[in-house]
Amino acid sequence: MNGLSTSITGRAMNKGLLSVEAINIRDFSHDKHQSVDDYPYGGGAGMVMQAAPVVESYEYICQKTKKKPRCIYLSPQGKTFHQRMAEEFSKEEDLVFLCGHYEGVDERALEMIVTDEVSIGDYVLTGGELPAMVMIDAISRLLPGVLNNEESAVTESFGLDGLLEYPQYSRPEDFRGRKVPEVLMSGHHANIAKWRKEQAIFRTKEKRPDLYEKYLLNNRTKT
Ligand code: 4GY
Repeated sequence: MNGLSTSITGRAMNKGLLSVEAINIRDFSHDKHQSVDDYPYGGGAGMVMQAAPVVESYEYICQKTKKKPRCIYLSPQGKTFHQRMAEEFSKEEDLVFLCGHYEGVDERALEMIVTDEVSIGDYVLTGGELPAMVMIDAISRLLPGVLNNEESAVTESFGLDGLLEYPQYSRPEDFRGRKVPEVLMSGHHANIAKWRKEQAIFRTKEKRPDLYEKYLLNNRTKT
């Protein structure tokens, strides 16, 4: 997949840590015009992706891999994608992403092959390809060897406690009169860790009160 061939995911693919293949559902069309859509029974606007090409595409993948990989359908009706889900999917050897178009996919095909329905957020796109790439990106960076030390040394947002990341600073020490917080220049590692944790909590409270509430609940029940 072209959009994933650059940067970190591209490097992972070159290293053989990750491979992404696109299957064209049109190759499984049942007619001369390679069409895979038809009018909805009961009427209404738009077209529906037919069951046969979709199911046969998945069956082709099963034959080729000699497995029945989890099949993720990208749709606004799915469970909203989050970091825990990425962690769970990263344990799978193979994943299939079913990318719908038009008004959607014939319900029978979904019943037959879809194991997980996932949304990347409450908005409607033209197809499932971009959401699939978003998921693949988030999952890939969790695979061993994909990130190097500089990239993974960060204790990222959601990496610890479900808190947002603390603020980051790099050179210069003074940028147009704005100074780097003094504690970061002190070399006092315990104080730095304490400051960062405080900042993470403060920011989460300010920017994501929903996450902050979860954090509070978690830390009440734990102790
Ligand atoms: N949002 N999260 C999304 C989407 C496009 C019509 C079904 C989303 O995951 N997918 O908007 N997908 C639609 C287009 C068929 C998928």
